Amino acid sequence: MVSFEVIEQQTKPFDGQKPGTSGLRKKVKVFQQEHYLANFVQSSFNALPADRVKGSTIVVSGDGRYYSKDAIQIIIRIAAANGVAQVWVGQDGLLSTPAVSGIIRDRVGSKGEKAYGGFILTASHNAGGPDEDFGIKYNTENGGPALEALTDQIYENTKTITTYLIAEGIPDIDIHKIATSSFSGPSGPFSVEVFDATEDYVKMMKQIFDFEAISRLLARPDFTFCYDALHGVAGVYAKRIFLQELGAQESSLLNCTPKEDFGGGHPDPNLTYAKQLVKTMGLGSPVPEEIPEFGAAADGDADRNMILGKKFFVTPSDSVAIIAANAVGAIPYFRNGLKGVARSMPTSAALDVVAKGLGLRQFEVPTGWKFFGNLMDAGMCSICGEESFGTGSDHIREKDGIWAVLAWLSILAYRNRDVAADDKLVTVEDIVTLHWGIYGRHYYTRYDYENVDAGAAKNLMSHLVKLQSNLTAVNKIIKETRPEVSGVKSGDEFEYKDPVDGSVSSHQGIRFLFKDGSRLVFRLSGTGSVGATIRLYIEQYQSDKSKTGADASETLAPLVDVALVLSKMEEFTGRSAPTVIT
Ligand code: VG1
Ligand code: CO
Repeated sequence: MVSFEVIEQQTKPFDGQKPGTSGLRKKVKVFQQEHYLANFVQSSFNALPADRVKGSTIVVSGDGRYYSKDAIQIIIRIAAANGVAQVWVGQDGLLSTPAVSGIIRDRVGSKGEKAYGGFILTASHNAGGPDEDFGIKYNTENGGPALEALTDQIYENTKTITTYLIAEGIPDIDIHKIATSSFSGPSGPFSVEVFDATEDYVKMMKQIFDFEAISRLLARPDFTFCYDALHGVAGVYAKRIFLQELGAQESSLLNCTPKEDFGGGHPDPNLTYAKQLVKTMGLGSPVPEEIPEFGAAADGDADRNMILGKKFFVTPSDSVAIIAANAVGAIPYFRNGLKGVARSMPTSAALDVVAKGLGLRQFEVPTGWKFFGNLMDAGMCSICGEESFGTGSDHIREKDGIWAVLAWLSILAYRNRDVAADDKLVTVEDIVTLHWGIYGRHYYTRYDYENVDAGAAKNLMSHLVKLQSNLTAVNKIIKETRPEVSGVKSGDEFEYKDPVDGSVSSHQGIRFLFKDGSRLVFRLSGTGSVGATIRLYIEQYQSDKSKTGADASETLAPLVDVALVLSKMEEFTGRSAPTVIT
């Protein structure tokens, strides 16, 4: 057996290794600096209890973006040197974010061991390649992203780090081959197990959903399907699940081969970046002659999803509400009812209306999946979602892109279970329209101003906070801008007190709440790698069932005007239009 030694490597702190909404994300070039990644990984180990790290099993993998392969080898050596007994790596270093969460929670090793945590190597929906983004985040024993107390400690450690431990004598592991490599180090044996990336995840999905019912739907001649992985890691799972398990046609899959640079695009499943799918589904031009009944896409690490019907876009806020409303009948995992539902603050209140209708507990948390974890661990929440194309449930502690697609396919299968082959199929659009008919519609849009000057963004936010102390002035501006818009009844900076552990998260976005239930929310993104991104969320509720079929951008235009005037968007940022509208 190959043996290794532990070296104590001298290093100096790097500025700005503060994990954001979902881990540390920087340009690849930044991560490639000598010691940069090692500092962060050692700082993470230093933030964990040493007695738990010793002898533990740690998962390391990600969405396969550029620099992942190098990063995996570095992390393996640092883990070994810190006394970790075993590292689990998905084949080719690929594991989707939801798969890692499931593996940490459920996978049992050959000696009965379970994982203590994992490093997920992804910058999610950010572009990849030598000049683009890399990212890393640590997930804890419950399978969820590290909570703020831990990420704050990691950050503190990065500011004072002087040395890190690294194993010398461990050769590069062949992560393409499914095999276990064993070594012996000063504190005992160490091994790296490379395993099939999909097996555990597929097993989990089969326990949650009725695969036979979904296969029957996919086999219907009047049902057609299309899935776009945008060259992210979802492709690996899509091939296995949609083709092998559910019998979809190979031609249904777009961009399902993972690439280090995502084929040069943004692996972000929205109407702007998922261009090919959007066109295929008849939402672009020219409109194709034949359009699939159902389309979906994922982001780089496969935790996000976009759901489309024929020429029809389902907003993520509606999607989670509709899944919650249909879950008990359509998805076996929820057969015994839902424990509660939750959404992030900027997500529309469509889910609240469902919760009220079904008599369910409902929670509003800050942006970022980590906030759902405590609720789920405490058995208070079954289904949750974010407006940013994130949907999921308590089967794991991350959002889950493939799960969301299977949830929609389950709902479609359920609604069509008694529809004969020659009768009209119940479509995605039918399901959404019927939902609005029962619960009303939350017209919703999000404007992103990407890569704005960081100082300008900060000034805009402080301007808005100041404005909130004078609602009379706010309402005067509204009257002058768009008299048809209702007045503001309150404004605040969102603060969340976790009902489980009592921890408080402040400054989670600026809200203007209108008398008619409309909302404007402003926040700064915590996932970008350069400059600042301002997000503006716009929502208006229409309870009149006869008025739910209007065009969203027309309906929201007056509120948008008000938002731009109140925030002095152009004055502060020099931008007359957003980079992305969803
Ligand atoms: C964005 C989204 C947020 C999501 C986060 C991570 O954060 O708004 O809802 O949880 O990305 O998603 P921000 O701080 O940029 O608004 V992913 O798919 O990057 O792990
Ligand atoms: Co993601």
